Amino acid sequence: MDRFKDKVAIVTGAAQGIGRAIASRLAAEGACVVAADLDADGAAATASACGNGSFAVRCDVSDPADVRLLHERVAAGPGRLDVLVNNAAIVPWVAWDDVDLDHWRRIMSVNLDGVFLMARASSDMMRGRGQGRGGRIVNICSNTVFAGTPNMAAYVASKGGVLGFTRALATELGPHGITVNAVTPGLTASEGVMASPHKDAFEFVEMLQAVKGRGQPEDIAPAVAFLASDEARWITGQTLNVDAGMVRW
Ligand code: NAD
Ligand code: 4PL
Repeated sequence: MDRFKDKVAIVTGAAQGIGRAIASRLAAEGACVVAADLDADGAAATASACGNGSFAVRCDVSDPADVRLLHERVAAGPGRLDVLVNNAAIVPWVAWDDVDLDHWRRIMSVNLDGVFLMARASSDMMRGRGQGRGGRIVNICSNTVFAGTPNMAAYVASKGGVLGFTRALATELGPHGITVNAVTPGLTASEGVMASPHKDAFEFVEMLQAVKGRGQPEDIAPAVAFLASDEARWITGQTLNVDAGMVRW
């Protein structure tokens, strides 16, 4: 398939895990990927594997100045923006007794403020000078918003915010031909998860899944690519759960 030929896609958190798999999938279908991440080396490795003129930008999505610079790079380089995938997030494992306001604010600033800052700048660019071609925004949420998964209270709250924001932003941007949808992965074997206590939850999660096995980043990317494609133009404000049927809603 060639669904992203001549298209430009920003993927945040593209240095590893689900973000890297999404970047690879969009690039395999022709996209020029802007791999944005705090991890500059990881983002550079993703971009060079992508080809199609893809490039990396070191960016903290919670920092308004970084987000502005990222969009200036896109404007000065490819000069157009078709797709934004808001994937960057902190995936914590923190017992409830250790959740304090500092932790709460840190999670919110990356997982929710970051999605806002990116959506603000990218939607402005999608509507800007010489654009008006519409666009696609896909927000990576989590099935923890349905399951209320333990040891992640601030994270679950931040992702609940992403789900609600997805619905509101779909309303705001629909008149401009920009769709906004969310994907809610279940537990997935990313580098981040495999380096944390979440890795010990696979057996329990698999018991709840309709389809058995261990979720991989490559299992999430096709749903994102579909929602980012031209043919998904009639789908907006929706949440697509991609978790082997762990939760049904
Ligand atoms: P990961 O920890 O393996 O990778 C996250 C990437 O985001 C890293 O490259 C990191 O450097 C980057 N990042 C973190 N903070 C950033 C910031 N402030 N600015 C820019 N980049 C930043 O994570 P993952 O497991 O691949 O998760 C990716 C997305 O999928 C996240 O939104 C996460 O909430 C969601 N998700 C993951 C799972 C899972 O089980 N892995 C399940 C559901 C949802
Ligand atoms: C089911 O989003 O969806 C653990 C860690 N378990 O980050 C997640 C499940 C985790 C999840 C998630």
